[in-house]
Amino acid sequence: MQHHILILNGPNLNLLGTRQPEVYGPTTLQDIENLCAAKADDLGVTMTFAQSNHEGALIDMLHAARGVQHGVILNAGAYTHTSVALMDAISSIMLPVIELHLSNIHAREAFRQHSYIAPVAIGQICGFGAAGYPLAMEALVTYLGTGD
Ligand code: CA2
Repeated sequence: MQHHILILNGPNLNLLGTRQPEVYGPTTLQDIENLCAAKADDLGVTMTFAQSNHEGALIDMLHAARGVQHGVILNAGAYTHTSVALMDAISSIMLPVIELHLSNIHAREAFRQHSYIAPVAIGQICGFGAAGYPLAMEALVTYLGTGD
């Protein structure tokens, strides 16, 4: 069975590579999408890659993933640390979600060290920059198994 994966990116991640490269690296979100597309080919999965700056739009995309996607990789950006609504959306869709961050949120400001996503995610990858995206894809595909 071919797996379908949603890779969802939250607020300000559209600015990647254009500002604060010392924190988030020089890679743009388009570069990351290209990296993920190549990894999807390697893994034999299909991928939908999306970004929104709007909490409700992210929630709508999570709801729409139900029955269409087999799993989700979510970099919720700053909503990670604030959004009970995103947490509830993840709980409601009954899909495996991997929480992803470019930076090591545990080594940053105290407010970034709490995640509303973590308790409802199957796991978390953070601190590896753009390389975390293909790592998360591998982890999700391993979690989903062959389905045979
Ligand atoms: O490390 C991550 O991936 C984060 O999810 C990135 C979020 C941050 O609020 C989270 O705590 C950790 C911020 C993304 C902002 O990206 C920018 C890119 C360029 C310039 C400014 C911000």
